[in-house]
Amino acid sequence: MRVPILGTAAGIERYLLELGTITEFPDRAGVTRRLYTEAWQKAQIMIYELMCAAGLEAWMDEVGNVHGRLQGSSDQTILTGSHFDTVVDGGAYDGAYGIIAGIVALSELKARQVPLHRSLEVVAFSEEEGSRFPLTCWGSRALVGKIDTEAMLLCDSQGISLNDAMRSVGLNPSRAHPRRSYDYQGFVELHVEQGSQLEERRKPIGIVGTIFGQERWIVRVRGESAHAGTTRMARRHDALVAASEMVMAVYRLSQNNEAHAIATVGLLQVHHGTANCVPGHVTFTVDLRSAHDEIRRNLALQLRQDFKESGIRHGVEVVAEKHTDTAAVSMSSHLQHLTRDVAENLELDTLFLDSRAGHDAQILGREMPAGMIFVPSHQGISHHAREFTSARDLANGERVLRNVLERAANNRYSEDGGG
Ligand code: HGY
Ligand code: MN
Ligand code: MN
Repeated sequence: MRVPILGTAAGIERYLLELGTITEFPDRAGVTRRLYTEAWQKAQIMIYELMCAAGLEAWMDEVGNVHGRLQGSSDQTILTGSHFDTVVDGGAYDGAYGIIAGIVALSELKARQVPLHRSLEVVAFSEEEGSRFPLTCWGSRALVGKIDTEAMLLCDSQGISLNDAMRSVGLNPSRAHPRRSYDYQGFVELHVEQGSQLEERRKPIGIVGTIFGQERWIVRVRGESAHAGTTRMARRHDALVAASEMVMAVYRLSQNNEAHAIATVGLLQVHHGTANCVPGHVTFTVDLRSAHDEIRRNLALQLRQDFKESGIRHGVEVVAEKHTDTAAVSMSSHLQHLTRDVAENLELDTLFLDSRAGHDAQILGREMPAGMIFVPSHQGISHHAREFTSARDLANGERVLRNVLERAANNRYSEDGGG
């Protein structure tokens, strides 16, 4: 069965916005769908049903990824897709677009009875953002067998373990290593740019060269809680003042290196904080990115030194624990050129650019040739309720994706990006 109107520009937007109504906080602007929450599960079911309605062979795997397959004459398979979790109060396009457009593309190829040598599969990854547990790209790492069982013990901010969260949505944590059922030979991810380069240069299609590497830390600062009125300055071990210096060190490092690296403190908590106490315990996060892993490592060392010095100055203990380290990855040059050829044939201008945002293609790109196609994000806004891409740009991206997939499924396929 063909999904009615799904293949039109309005259809992509309609399903995307419908998926965007599934959120943990319906009263707030934006979309929040953290891993293994009720909203996450509702979205998972909607995606599964959409794949079935599109006539794809659909299933959910052991970590909750949803797959929709269009069988070709061979089991060799080209993958497409993206993630359906979101950041807190995020937008409706980040991740979801690559899934909906992937379903539309496969549905169109099926409806037009396009002969396929290799098979095509759209995968909706269960998690990419790292918004609930201290891990990222859980779905794509699982697909390529790159998760370790220790992750099951990780807890969210409410103290709920990944293990228990999986059980709450009917998954069995002891089976969290999906088998690779098919011979996956390549991955093409379609995504909104999340920056403003395409819009500024009026280019409808972006082709990604390198995805920045990134690491994330949780930093715990322990000082001594004390009376806000009676504790003299010289006797204070103020965890928040020390942490504030560290936040500024992160900010300065970003300012001084913006051409090739960027760092952010996105979350800071003062534990048991009250107005009339000197703060004794603070935790905060660090997100550090660069296209060059060596530069990133050097900046991380510099940051650790800055943190240590702040700790000494304020007499507080500082423990910076890294929980994610994802290397920078170059996209397959074959898929980049293929995408440019396809876009040129469709008379769509292209721009080659790097991605400062992290993506599932970063994980799969180490295992197989991977490519990324971007469409414009209005004003570059992302990870925000006002994230927006026009229906026309959404449709352009799907057309490019569909043609790239068709050619990757049928052409001689040069292996230059994997390994
Ligand atoms: O954080 C990132 O870059 C991605 O959006 N998850
Ligand atoms: Mn994101
Ligand atoms: Mn994303």
